[in-house]
Amino acid sequence: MNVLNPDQQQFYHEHGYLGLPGLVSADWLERLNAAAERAVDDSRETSETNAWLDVEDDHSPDNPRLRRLMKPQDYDPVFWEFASQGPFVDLAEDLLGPNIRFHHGKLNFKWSGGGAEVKWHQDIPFWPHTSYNVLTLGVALDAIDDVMGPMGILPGSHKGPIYDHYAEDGHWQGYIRATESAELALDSVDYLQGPAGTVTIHHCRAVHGSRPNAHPSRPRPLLLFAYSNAASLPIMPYNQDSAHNGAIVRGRHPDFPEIDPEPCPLPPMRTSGPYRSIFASQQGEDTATRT
Ligand SMILES: O=C(O)CCC(=O)C(=O)O
Repeated sequence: MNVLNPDQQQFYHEHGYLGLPGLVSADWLERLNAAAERAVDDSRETSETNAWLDVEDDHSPDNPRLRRLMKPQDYDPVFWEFASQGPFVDLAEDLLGPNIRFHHGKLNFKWSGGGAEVKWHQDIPFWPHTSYNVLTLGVALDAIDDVMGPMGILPGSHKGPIYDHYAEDGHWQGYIRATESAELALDSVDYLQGPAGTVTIHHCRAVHGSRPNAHPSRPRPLLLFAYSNAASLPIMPYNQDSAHNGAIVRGRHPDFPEIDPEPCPLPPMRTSGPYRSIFASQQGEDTATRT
């Protein structure tokens, strides 16, 4: 093990997630926050969502309200340095095995004063792989408490079904239908909180989401990077056109793929216009359909 002890490793495999308070060092946090701050400054140049920044409807250059920085790994070298050489790679190796492939990244800002909720969903239907040896690691760039919309994971849900993330009319809504989420044991959800540097890890099948950020002044920047065992390969085109798609960040490219007998349901094949973000899909801004 690089970082995790056997109990933590067992907890992840049993429950589908882990929270590791304050794991990332102050030095990394300082450098990552400087880059995040630059994104906020850049957002003052735009009044609407662009290729890098997904902003809320009431965003304005004078009053930035960011939902997400897309492709942070391409936006500033420190994000890629962190994703490819930082503690996430050691954690991924502890849970996925010796060969690790980078999938994608995002920095969810969840702005203060009501910053967008993330409805209950699983990750793997957004980016299906040949198997389920896939996870997402997050680091809180600032302290996260209960009012700030911490990410909540439904324990054990990674062992359950993969839910339909389409709406009844066939468009991609990117969340589990209300009739189905009403059946989930949401009172057992674990909301991962802690000081700056707290790490979240969730399995690609784990049901998760987060409430709006009700803090009056503090955004909730959560930097997320997804990885797979290198033999678990994406089935669909990448949602992001990134220089680092599919990069091996530890070990080597394998000789054979790992193929799970249970295939993952597919998201829409996007032929007109790129995928923007989960926020856009969940808030009805995504018109992609099954057909
Ligand atoms: O930012 C969050 O609270 C959850 C993020 C998430 O689930 C996602 O971006 O897919």
